[in-house]
Amino acid sequence: MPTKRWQSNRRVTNHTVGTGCPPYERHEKIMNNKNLYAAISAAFPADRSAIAIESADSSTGATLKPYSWRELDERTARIANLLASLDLPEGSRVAVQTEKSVEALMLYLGVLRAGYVYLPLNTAYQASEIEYFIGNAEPAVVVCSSKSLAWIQPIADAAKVTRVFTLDDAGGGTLVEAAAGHSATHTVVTKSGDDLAAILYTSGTTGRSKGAMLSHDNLLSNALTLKDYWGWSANDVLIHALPIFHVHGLFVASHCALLSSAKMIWFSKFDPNAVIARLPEATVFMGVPTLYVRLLSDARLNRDTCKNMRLFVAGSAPLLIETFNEWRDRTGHTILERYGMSETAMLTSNPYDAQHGERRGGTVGFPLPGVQVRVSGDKGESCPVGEIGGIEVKGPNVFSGYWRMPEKTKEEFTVDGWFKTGDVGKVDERGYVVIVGRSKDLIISGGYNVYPAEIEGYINDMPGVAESAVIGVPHPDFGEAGVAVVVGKAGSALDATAMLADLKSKIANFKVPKRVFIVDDLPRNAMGKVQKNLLRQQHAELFA
Ligand code: MLC
Ligand code: AMP
Repeated sequence: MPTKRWQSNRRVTNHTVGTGCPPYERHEKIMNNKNLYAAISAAFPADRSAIAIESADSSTGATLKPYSWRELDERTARIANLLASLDLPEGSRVAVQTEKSVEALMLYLGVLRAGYVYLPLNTAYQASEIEYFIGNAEPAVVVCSSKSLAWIQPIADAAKVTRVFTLDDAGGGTLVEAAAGHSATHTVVTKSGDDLAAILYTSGTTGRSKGAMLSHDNLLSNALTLKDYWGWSANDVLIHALPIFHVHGLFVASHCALLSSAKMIWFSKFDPNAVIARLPEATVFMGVPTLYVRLLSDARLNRDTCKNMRLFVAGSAPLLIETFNEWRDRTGHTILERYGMSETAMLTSNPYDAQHGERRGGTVGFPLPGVQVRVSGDKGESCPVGEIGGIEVKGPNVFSGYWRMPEKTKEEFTVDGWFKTGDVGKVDERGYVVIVGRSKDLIISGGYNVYPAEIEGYINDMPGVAESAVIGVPHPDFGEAGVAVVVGKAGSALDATAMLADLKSKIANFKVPKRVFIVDDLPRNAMGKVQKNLLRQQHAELFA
């Protein structure tokens, strides 16, 4: 099982910023309550009337509504009091599938504050997907948008969920109405560092999704490290344009800003037009590579629009070296690429401070302070510098296991307690981690993970289908895009368009392959295994 304490690591200490103990140890010495929200609220600025978050129009960038730190405090208190009034059992999960809004962020903070476990769900998930998550996590409370209530309520009822609330894009709904009747003051519930703060579902190469259990310590240690390492201060202004149901938008971006009393410009959806309109007043931007590709396609992106920026962070998927170089040429800024996972939050980062080294395109930088990274061969042997193997990690940020799946948890850790990421890479001669591929059969499309086995399962269940293979091929916008290659049963007449329409009605839209090819058979090796590498080669130029 993962270690709970900071590990000393010779290579890492070279890149540790500041002196003395790492930020979380400093924090531990002064805080008795290990609830992540206690640390967040302790970081609120003295002037509570200052603006914490400004929601902005997703297409024009115009300000919609400012929210002060006081409002953030009072409204999360009301939500926490509402949850407390429900008399939920200790450790109850609150499952949330709502559009992005400042109120949705407040809900996350309110759940932390009340000491319950937050379970965010991608807004693209459809009924069968939600049914699985709710059935598996057995939340006590479900929050969804009013427009989804008609199909989510029966799923919640079947799973014996005691309370279902609604929360809408504009911040209305039964959750906010019910919370309004509760007090605006609330004492943050005391938690130990090992208590669960969130469960993030992440798909598996086989079988159904697994819920990665993240503790208050996991999230706070990582957030404080990033805040220090990336030089955050109260003068920062973050453009927040990522979804808040995954690590990148919910934890990395929000936590850094909240723990620094920095302002966020909050977009419910990413649109390059709106982001470019607000870039001149921002200092930090975070995005998956697709966001950078789309921003580059706008001619207004230049040194002038980025004149106040100090940091562009990319991650969640590989950043092409062409994008890295073009960004530097156009804006004068070098993107800082970092690497992380749902199970671990952030693991490595290119240096922020030039004293610690240059930001090298095509690498994900050094292990973050307190994080250890090693590369292991097939037999578990340690790989020397420059040699490729499986990336394994340890640190206070690494999750404790998958929700109610002890066997899966055991499989993913080595006997000496390192988490096997499923990513394949090396550490180069200067200590930079380079990811070269994945041992897990996974497609990362626009920063979302798509597991071929899941999609193949849906296709194979369709009438007339004998078998299928779903592969990822290069895509100029999404980095990688899914393509399905399908073999029909003898005498069947498969219709690719109808198959796509069927998939769209069943699974999240980003999982639906961009193309379906009907073929006579799939290429196999001598062992009878489908040679997906040959299919990937064959379709490599499809979207070129
Ligand atoms: C949307 N579409 C996608 C897609 N997003 N297809 C493939 N991959 C994607 N990522 C498709 C939809 O299915 C739809 O198709 C069409 O595009 C328009 O949908 P949309 O919702 O309007 O798309 P858009 O708003 O343009 O979204 C694109 C995007 C979004 C890039 C902004 O995908 C996004 O926000 N990605 C970020 C994901 C993220 O935050 N990942 C972090 C994971 S954390 P159709 O056919 O129905 O019209 C993690 C750990 C770490 O990985 O290290 O950070
Ligand atoms: P998720 O399960 O959604 O958290 O996705 C985590 C996966 O995203 C990792 O295991 C990597 O495969 C991938 N990933 C995250 N950041 C990067 C990056 N900077 N470069 C390449 N892959 C990345």
